[in-house]
Amino acid sequence: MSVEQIKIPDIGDFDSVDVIEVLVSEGDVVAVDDSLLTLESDKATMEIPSPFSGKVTKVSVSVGDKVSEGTYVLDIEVSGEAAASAPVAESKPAPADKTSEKAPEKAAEPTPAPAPKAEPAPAQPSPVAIANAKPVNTQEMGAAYHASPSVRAFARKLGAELSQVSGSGPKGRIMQTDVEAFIKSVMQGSAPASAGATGGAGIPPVSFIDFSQFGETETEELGRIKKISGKFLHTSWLNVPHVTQFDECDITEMDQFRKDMKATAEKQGVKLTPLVFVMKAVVKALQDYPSFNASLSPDGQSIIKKKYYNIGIAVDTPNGLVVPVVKDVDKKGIYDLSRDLMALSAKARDGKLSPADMSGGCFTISSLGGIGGTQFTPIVNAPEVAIMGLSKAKMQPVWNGKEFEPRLMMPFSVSYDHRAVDGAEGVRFTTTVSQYLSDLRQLIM
Ligand code: CAO
Repeated sequence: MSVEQIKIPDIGDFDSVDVIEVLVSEGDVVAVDDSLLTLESDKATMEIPSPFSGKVTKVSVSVGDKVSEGTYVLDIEVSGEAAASAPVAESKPAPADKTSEKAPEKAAEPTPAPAPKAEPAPAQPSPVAIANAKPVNTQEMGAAYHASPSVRAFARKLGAELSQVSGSGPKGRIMQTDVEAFIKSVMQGSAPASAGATGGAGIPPVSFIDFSQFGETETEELGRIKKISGKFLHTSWLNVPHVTQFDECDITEMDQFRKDMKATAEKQGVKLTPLVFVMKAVVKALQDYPSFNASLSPDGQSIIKKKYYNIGIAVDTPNGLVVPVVKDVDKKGIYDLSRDLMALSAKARDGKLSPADMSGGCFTISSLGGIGGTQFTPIVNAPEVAIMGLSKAKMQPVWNGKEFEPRLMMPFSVSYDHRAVDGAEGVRFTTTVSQYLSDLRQLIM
C-alpha cells in the first residue's frame, strides 16, 4: 500500500488553467485512466486521467482553482500489487502495420509486479483534449460527457450508454440520478435502449462469442488514444448522415513540378509530398464552397461558416490515430506548409501533441496515398462537416480525344454531412479540387 501524490502532467503550452470540474471525491475508487479533473483554457477543454488505480484519500483542488504542469492535486492510495503494476509507462509502440488503415495498436502493458513494495515510477498520462477551439458545451457538440468514476461504474453495471444520458449537474455533468432516470425511461419505452437510435427499434447489440472455442485467442486492452478516437468515430458515424463522393484527379504536371522542386525544397529543409499541394487546392475549393468549411449549430437549424482555414491531417502513429491541425493554410506557402506538416507529424509520432495542436480544425484530410489503396470512405471528423480521403496515385491510360495518354491519376474521396451539403454541391466541390490539382496555376488566380 502506498499513497501517490497526483500532479498535473504536461498540458502543452498552457499555464494557469481553470479547474472546471473535480470528478472525484475522497473515498472514491478509481481505475487507471478514469478522469479526475476537467481543465478549461481559452482554447481547449481537457480531462486529466488517473495514472493509478486505487482509492482517492485527499483532494486538494476545487472548482475555480488555477493549475499548471506540476501542481499537486490529490492523493491516491494504491494497493501493493496495483502500485507496482498500475503506472502505465507509455505503451510500447508496436510497429504500425503499414498495410492496414486501422493498424493494430499494442495496448499498454502493465509491468508485472516483482514485489509488492516496488516503487511505482511516476506515470505521466497525457491530458485528453475533449473539445476544440473556444470552450464549448461538449454535450451539445456530442463530443464528450462528464461523469464521476462512481457514476460511470454505476452506468456500466446497469448497461446504460452514458452518451445517451442527459446530465443535470454543473456543466452538464451526469449524476447518478440522471442514469436512474434514463434507465427508467428505457424501461417505460420512452428512450431508445442503445446508442444513436433515434426511433424505430434502436441498434441491436453485436452478440459476443467465446472465440476460444474455435482456437487460441489473446485479449489486449485498446490503448487510450484508440479508446478516445473510437468514441469520436462512433459518435460521428451514428450522428452524421454521411455521403461519400469518389473522384480522381490528374496530377501529372503537379507531380513533375514537385519532383523539379525537390532539390530546392531539400535546401530549405523540407520534403515535398503531394499532400501539401492538396491542402492548398482544398483551401481554394473551401473558399469557393463555404458550406464545406463549416459546422452545424447544436440544434441543427443553422450553419456556422468559418472564415479561417485550418486543416486537420490524420496521422498514423504507433499509439493510434491523431489529427493535428495545420493553421492558416490559406496564408502559407508550400514550403511553410511542408515544415508545419513535418513538425506536427513528428510531434504526433512522439506523442507530444498539445491540445492546442489538435484544436481549431475546419476540414480534415486523411492521406493513405503513401501506403496504397484505390478508394476509401473516411468518417467525417464531427463537428466538421467534411473530410477528404487521398489514395495512391497511379499511371493510367487516359483518352485525350484522339489517343490514350499515360497520366498520373490520384483517386480521392470526400465524405460529407448531408445535412450541411447537398449531393450536387458535393460533386462540384470534388470536381473543383480536381481541377485545381490538375492545373496548379489556378491556385494563384
Ligand atoms: N500517391 C502517390 N504517392 C504518394 C501519395 C499519393 N497520394 N501521397 C504520398 N505519396 C508518397 C510521397 O510522395 C512519399 O514518397 P517519396 O518519398 O517518394 O516522395 C511517400 O508516399 C510517403 O509519404 P508520407 O506518407 O511520408 O507523407 P505524406 O505527406 O503523404 O503524409 C502523413 C504525411 C502524416 C499524413 C502520413 O505519414 C500518414 O500518417 N498517413 C496515414 C494517415 C492515416 O492513418 N489515415 C487514416 C485515418 S482513418 O483511420
